Amino acid sequence: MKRKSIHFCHLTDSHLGNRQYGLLERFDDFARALSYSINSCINLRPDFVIMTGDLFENAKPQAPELRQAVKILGKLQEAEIPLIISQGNHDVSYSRARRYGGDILEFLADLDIGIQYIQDEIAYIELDDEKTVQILAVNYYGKRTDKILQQLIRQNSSELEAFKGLKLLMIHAFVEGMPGATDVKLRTIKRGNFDYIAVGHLHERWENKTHHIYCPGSTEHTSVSEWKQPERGLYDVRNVRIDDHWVSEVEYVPISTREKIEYTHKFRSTSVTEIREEAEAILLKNDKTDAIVRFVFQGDYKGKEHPFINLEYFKHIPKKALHTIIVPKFLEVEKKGIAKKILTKREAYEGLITRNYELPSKLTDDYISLIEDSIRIIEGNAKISHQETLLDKRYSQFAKNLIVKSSEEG
Ligand SMILES: [Mn+2]
Repeated sequence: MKRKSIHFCHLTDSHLGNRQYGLLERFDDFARALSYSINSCINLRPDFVIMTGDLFENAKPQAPELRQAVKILGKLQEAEIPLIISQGNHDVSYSRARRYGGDILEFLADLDIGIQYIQDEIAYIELDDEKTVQILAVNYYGKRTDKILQQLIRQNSSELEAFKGLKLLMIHAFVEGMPGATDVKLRTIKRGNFDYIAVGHLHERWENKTHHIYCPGSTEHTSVSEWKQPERGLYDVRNVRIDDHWVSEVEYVPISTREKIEYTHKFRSTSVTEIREEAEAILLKNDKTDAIVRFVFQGDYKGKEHPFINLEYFKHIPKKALHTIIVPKFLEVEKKGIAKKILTKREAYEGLITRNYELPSKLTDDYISLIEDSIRIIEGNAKISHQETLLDKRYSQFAKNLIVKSSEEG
């Protein structure tokens, strides 16, 4: 082995194509996070880069995110840095791939843009015309991962043992000791004598330095449960050969992502009107430009008045934030069976119709259908060819029923 030092970068779970909250801006954010990560890698000039699954949000990515992937990952090829990828649960539908001959990651590997996809096998990276790095990558198997990894280590034991270069394992699974369920046991991982175990799947940064296990976490926050770790990033791994073994120096490299803020507010007010006013003031006060802001409203509502709180209305009070999330935990009355914690859209329409417009209750269903169809058409989600005609029909039917049912109610 000529090489005395090997340098690589490890990132994971970029979830390209995630249209979080239905926002184009969030779709762009996921691409930006991957782009920043890849730029960081290029600046660090590693020998290669590894990515441990969930490159895409979906196993059937659409053209926009495929183009993002090719454009962003292609920058590594321009910089002559090989990229090694393995499978995640999001980007591969295993049975479909088996049946039809190829998943989306294989397709990327076919494109000849410097991407190598390793599946349940050992592959090598050649540096200075020599097989310098050995990588075992395991597909996504969830709870079965432990058993499959045991089998792979057993079947390839002679090849694994004979190799004297740097030995890596790439998995997309929950490792024993991580928060939540365990897919792979430490005992199983230790059997392979790997110098670095690259993990994906958990979206937070997690390390077990004793056993060389590293998970950098997702490059963007895919859910609010990940906000407790605001920092996102990747690992810069420098390995030095001392006598007959490798010593890895692992450094976390942060990347910047959109700001996420959570506020918890406890109401002092007891009437619905006061609660509304207090909520509006809090929402306006904590509005933050371009951020995603989550408001948790707490307190006990003990009034007798129906606590009709329109969440859709409150969500639109902050104007500077990209997106506002409201979590109402203040309606204690729920337990008393008076009201639900959160109104569904349908319940909100119903409240609007019966309370604000005092329409005959028999017409509620008709009116809700009209509202829903109108919204679908306005948003362009209606899968019908003559949308206006349909709305016309709906409206005239509604008008007809209004006359009939109003006279019935007399
Ligand atoms: Mn993931």
